[in-house]
Amino acid sequence: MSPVVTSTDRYLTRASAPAQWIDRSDPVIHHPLGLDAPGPLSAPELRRYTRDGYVVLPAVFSTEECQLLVAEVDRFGAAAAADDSTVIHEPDGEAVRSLFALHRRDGLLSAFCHDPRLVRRAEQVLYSKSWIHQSRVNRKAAFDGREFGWHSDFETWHAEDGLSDMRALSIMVALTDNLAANGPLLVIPGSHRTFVPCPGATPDQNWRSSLRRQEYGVPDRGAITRLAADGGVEAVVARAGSVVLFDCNLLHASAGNLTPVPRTNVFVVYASGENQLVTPFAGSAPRPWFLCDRERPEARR
Ligand code: 6CS
Ligand code: FE
Repeated sequence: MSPVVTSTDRYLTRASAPAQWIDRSDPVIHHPLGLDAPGPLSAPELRRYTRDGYVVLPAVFSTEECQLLVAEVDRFGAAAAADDSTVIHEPDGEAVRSLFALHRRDGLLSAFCHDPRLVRRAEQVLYSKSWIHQSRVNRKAAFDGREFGWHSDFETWHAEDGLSDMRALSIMVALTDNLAANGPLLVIPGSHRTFVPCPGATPDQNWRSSLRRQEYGVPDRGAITRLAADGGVEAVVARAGSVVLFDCNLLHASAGNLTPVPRTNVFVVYASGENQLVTPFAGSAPRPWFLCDRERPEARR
């Protein structure tokens, strides 16, 4: 599908001059009933999601389901050809860092990305049919799994994929325990309400390096400091089988994993079918299919 050429850019980023913060102009919960939106998420869960930009739901998947999925991830990782661009290695070694396009792989992983326990919650928030913009497993290897620096996913998806609106969310599923020691997701509660423009024009084919170490689309430390002073920094410690919904614009990061046990999390990005994918707002060419899946039924023109 060729991207639509233009759309109003309400979230200008990666401009040549430093830019002021932008207040979010999209709702967090798109359903007109807001906290009373019908669906599997309760009003307290919706309230937490609206206020903080994320919500943790324990024990959504069983230990057995998680173990089967970890085995499937390891099978794909081991079978991947050396030049398979959907498999990302750590910046300083051969440990697998991420494996993308789970929803495009046959078997368990694809079915998992379309599991109603995930899709129904996503569509309750998005108030529309959804499509999977991106799916991945971040396999933070034992001893060698490296950090992910602070960022907003939406800033990248807006700049480099042309995702117009903040009408998307990530659902993270912990396939292994996320402990204080093994590099759990770090978030700044409330940061989803502010769009922080990032400095620096996007280099061509930035994605070839950004998935190993992100250098563009990185908010300045002053912004992180100010937002953390308001909202704090929370480590999302959660047992295997937990699910974390987090808004596309929530600032998040994670430290490295020095423990002897991998920390394996799946991330599925659900975007509203009403959310247009247009020409990247601050990128060069649209990113490849495994980072931004443009083959979505709702958006086909
Ligand atoms: O560029 C992206 O789409 C990816 N980058 C990060 C750091 N998080 C979201 C996403 O996987
Ligand atoms: Fe991210």
